[in-house]
Amino acid sequence: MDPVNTPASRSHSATEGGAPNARRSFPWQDRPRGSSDVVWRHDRNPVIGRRPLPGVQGIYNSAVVPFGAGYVAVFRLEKTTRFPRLHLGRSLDGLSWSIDEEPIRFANHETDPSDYAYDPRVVEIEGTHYISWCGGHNGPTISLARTADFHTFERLENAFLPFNRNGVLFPRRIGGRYVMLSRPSDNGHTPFGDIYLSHSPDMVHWGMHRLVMRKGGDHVGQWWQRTKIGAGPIPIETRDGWLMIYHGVIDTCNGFVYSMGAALLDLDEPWRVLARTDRHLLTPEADYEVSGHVPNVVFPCAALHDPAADRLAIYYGAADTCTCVAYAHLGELIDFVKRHSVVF
Ligand code: BMA
Repeated sequence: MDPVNTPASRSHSATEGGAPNARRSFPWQDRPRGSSDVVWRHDRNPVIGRRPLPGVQGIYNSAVVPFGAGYVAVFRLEKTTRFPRLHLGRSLDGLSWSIDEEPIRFANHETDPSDYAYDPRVVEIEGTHYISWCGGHNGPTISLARTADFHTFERLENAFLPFNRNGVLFPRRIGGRYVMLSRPSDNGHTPFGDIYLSHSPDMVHWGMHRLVMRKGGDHVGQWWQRTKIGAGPIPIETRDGWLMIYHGVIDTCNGFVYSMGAALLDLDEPWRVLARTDRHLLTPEADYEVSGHVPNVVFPCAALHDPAADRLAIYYGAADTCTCVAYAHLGELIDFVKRHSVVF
C-alpha cells in the first residue's frame, strides 16, 4: 500500500472536526483480552503515520497536553529536508490531529535557519505552558519557550550549554524552585548518558545540579538500559513519588534499541530514586517500531492522566517515523515499578 494513503495518515490531514461545543474525550482503549502487559498499545497505531502531510516525512517524539476544549500538541515534524522543527497541532480526542503547516514562531526571537528543534515536551506550571526541546545552537542543548494561549510564543534563554538532550520540567516548583531533568550528551549519537536534575529560581538561571539515575551495566535488571537513559514525559505526582517514565537504550550488534521504563522519585528531593523498573514496559516489537527511518525505537515524550478513572495515555515516537499511543492504569504501573524494582 502507498504509505501516503494509509488510513492512519489520512485522518489528520483533514481539518479536525466536531460540533462547535464539542469537548475533549480522553484517548483510551482497555487492555486487550488475554494480555497481562502493564502497558499496551493503541490498536490503530500509529495515530500519525508515515507521510502524514504533503512534503512531510514524519512526525514523532512529540508532546501533548489538555488545553481549552481539547488537546494541543507540539510536534517534532520533519519535511523531506529531514530538518526537524516544532509545529503546533490541535485535537478533540487526542488521536486525530489538525497540524499547522508552518513551524511555531516566537514573538521575541527570529529563528535562525540552522536552529533545529526536536523532541519537545510541554508542561503547564502556574497557568503558563512551557515548552522544552533539544535545540541546535552549536550542538544540541535544551531550549525553552513559554506561551499563555498557544498563539503567541516567547522564546526564553537556553537552559544549558551544549551538549544536552531530554530536558523535562517538573509540573510545579519544588522547594520554591523550578526543576528540570536533563541528560548531558555529546554532539553525535551519544553512546552514554545518565539523568541529571537542575534547579532554577526564574526559568533562566539553572544550577544546583544533581545526579538522579545512572545508565545500567552488566547486571540483570540493568541490561536493557545499559547504554544510556533519558527522561520522557513530564513526571506525574503520585502518593508514591514522582512517576518518571523514561527511555532506556541498549547497544546491540545492529545498533541502539530504545525501550520504555519507569521510576519513582522522592516528592521533595526528586534526585532520590525510590524505585526503578528492572525490565522494560514496552520495547520495539510492532512493525512500525522495528522498521522506519531509525529502526527499533520507542521514545515516550508525553502522558495524559485521567485521575478519576486511573487511566494513562502515553505518547511515543516509533522508529523516528511516526506517532503512537500506549495505555496503562497508573495504579498498576506504580505497583509494577515497586514490585520489579532495582536501584543502582
Ligand atoms: C536520540 C534522539 C531522538 C531519537 C533517538 C533515536 O538521540 O535523536 O530524537 O528518537 O536518538 O534515533
